[in-house]
Parts: sequence; structure tokens; C-alpha cells
Amino acid sequence: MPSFWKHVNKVIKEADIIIEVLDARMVEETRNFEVEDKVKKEEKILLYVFNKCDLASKEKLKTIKHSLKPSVFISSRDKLGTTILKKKIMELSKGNPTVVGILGYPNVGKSSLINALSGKGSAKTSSESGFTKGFQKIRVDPKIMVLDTPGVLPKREKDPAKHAKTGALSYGKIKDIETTALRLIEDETEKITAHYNINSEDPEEILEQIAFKFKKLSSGGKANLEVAARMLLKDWQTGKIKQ
Ligand SMILES: Nc1nc2c(ncn2[C@@H]2O[C@H](COP(=O)(O)OP(=O)(O)O)[C@@H](O)[C@H]2O)c(=O)[nH]1
Ligand SMILES: [Mg+2]
Repeated sequence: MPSFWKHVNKVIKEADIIIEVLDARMVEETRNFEVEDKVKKEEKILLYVFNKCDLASKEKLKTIKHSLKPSVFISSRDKLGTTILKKKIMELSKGNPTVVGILGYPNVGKSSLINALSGKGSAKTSSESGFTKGFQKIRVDPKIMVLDTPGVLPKREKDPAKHAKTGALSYGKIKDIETTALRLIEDETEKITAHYNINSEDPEEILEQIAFKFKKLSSGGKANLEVAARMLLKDWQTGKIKQ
């Protein structure tokens, strides 16, 4: 079994409540049904956390609000929603002391969430007997402990375009950057044309116009689509393009 699965399984085993961190802008793309099934099979409680809410539009938040339950909206960056999250955890544990584990794809904000929850003043507690070696817990509330190492979900589908969209595959590491950019434009035409103020529906034309607009040109004054594509993916992944 690949090591990430071992680790994910350990997180599920050690925790009572499992938080699946999702990107509020891309809920479907950042869910992992295989892991959700595992959590349910182990009879652990699954709590969805929509992170990066500061980057998602109000409309987007409205549409996902009732899509998954139980769920909480947060921004780990702005440390918003963490009090509500702790309340929800207490509600789910029926007021009992509980251990929370965190799972999610790369880049969804697992480490930021752990930081936002722990903040100042919370102490790490070392492993106790019966606790799997290597795991530490952080006390974030009198009754809530959080495992300090999140479980990074494997990239299940071999679909680089999807992972580029969620940021699981960083813009600097994408191999076929042009095709990836075209897929993103196809998926998110409206947001991208609105951001760059371009009037077209055709992905190739849109990418070309972005290149001209930002002077991403090859010798001879032709559009340099590769450079434009990388800029687009960077803007997308760093949250410049309103989603
Ligand atoms: N805008 C915004 N960025 C976030 C938020 N949470 C995490 N990030 C950023 O997303 C990137 C990945 O976060 P990280 O916690 O390392 O994700 P991990 O790979 O799941 O542990 C970092 O650049 C974070 O600063 C959030 O709520 N809002
Ligand atoms: Mg991390």
C-alpha cells in the first residue's frame, strides 16, 4: 500500500471526527469519495470544512451552503469561522472530549487550518501510550485535540488539468501548460474573460488575447501561448481571478 494511504488510514483510526478540507471554490474537485467511504466504514464522524471562503464569491457560497452536511465555512488565512468550527465539533461529539483528524488534497489548506485552530497558547502534547507513534495532538480547546499531521490525499485521478485547477499541481510544475490552460478556460470561461476583460467564447482565442494583452510574445510578435498559459495558471492558483 502506498505510504500516503497508510498515513490517511492512521488519521482515520486515531480520530473520532474527521475533517475533510475542501476548497470552497471547487468543492466537487476537492472531494475524495473513496476516503469519505472509508471514514463512514470505520464509523467515524465526517465533517466537511469549506476553506478559502475569502476567495469564493457570495453566490458560490450560497450554492454550496446546503450541499453537504455537516459542514462549516472558514477562511484559514483570515482565521474566520474557527469558533463556529469548534462549536460544530462539540455538537458532533455531544460535548465529549474528542480527537479531530484532518484530511484533504494538497493545497486545500490543511496546514493553515491546523495553524488557525491552534493559534497561540495551545500546546502540543506528546504521544501517549496506545497512540500511534509519530502522531502528536494539539489541544485547541478544553475538550478538543487535533492531530498535528494532516493526511494528504493521493491524487486519485491521473488528470493533471483537474489538479492544476485545484492547485494540487503547482503552476510551475505543470508539463503541458497550454493544454491545461485551455481546459481551465473551457471550464471557467466566464470568470476568466471577466477577469482579463476579454470578449470571446473560444478558449484558443481567449488564450491568444491574454498573450497579446500582457505582451507575452515570441520573436516576430506572435502570441507566446506557453508563457500566457503559465501566467493564467499562476493568476488562477494564487487567487487573483475572482471565483
Ligand atoms: N486565501 C486563502 N488562502 C489560503 C487559505 N487557506 C490556505 N490558503 C493558502 O493556500 C495554500 C496552501 O495552504 P496549505 O495550508 O499549505 O495547504 P495544505 O497543502 O492542504 O496543507 C497556501 O498558500 C495558503 O496560504 C484561506 O482560507 N484563504
Ligand atoms: Mg500541508
